[in-house]
Amino acid sequence: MATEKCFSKGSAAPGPVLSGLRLYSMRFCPFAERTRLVLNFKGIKPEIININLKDKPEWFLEKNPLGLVPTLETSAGEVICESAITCDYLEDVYPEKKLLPSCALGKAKQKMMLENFSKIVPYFYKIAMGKKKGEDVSGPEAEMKEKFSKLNQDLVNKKTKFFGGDSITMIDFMMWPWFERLESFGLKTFVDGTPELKKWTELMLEDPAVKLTMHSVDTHKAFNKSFGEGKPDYDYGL
Ligand SMILES: N[C@@H](CCC(=O)N[C@@H](CS)C(=O)NCC(=O)O)C(=O)O
Repeated sequence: MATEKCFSKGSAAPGPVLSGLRLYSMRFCPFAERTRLVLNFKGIKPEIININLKDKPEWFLEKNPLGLVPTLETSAGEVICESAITCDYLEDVYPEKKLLPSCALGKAKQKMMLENFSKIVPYFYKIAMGKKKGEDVSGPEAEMKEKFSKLNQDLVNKKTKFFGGDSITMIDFMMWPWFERLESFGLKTFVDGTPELKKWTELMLEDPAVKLTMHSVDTHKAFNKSFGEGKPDYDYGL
């Protein structure tokens, strides 16, 4: 693809997938970032087509009627969606650089951590959006602090740098996109009382795949502002 600019309704459908793999994405979507992190970690360079999620191309809805990114498409025309499923698929198809343990118990532990984190994700939005609207968010804030403290304790108990051991595994990439956005969401102080979790965010920032994939705080802030005004600038910075 010559352009990263997003494709909207009325745009011409891209041809068949010639490069082996295509990712339908949106540059600021934290779920699609999970897939991009795994791709970058594994050194896979698919064709990337960014989608205007406010004005989706008809051909994208034909491929994935749910209209969600991330969506992968193979050269056989098979479509895979849901961020965690796309990442597991990539792990199976490109096993050279592993992100998941090979034993069943290790895999189950990763899934349990992901299930737990999925319940934390809504709090990031509830608090950030509630604050913006001037709502009282003290309740969700207290709950989020409690959840962060449990994540911190998990690292303390395991005595490891990352959630799956002393090197990055899948769960770290599944969680990272929301921590990358902490500051742009006005939630940076939430890791002040959780030193191990804070250290984890610092270590994540040093990871080459994270560096390659992430946006700066200012870029996130600019996108969030456009999103909050109801006119998401999917092409911000291009
Ligand atoms: N559960 C999905 C959530 C993906 C998701 O919500 N993606 C958003 C962008 S961040 C999307 O595609 N929104 C379009 C829509 O809701 O119509 C996953 O894990 O992939």
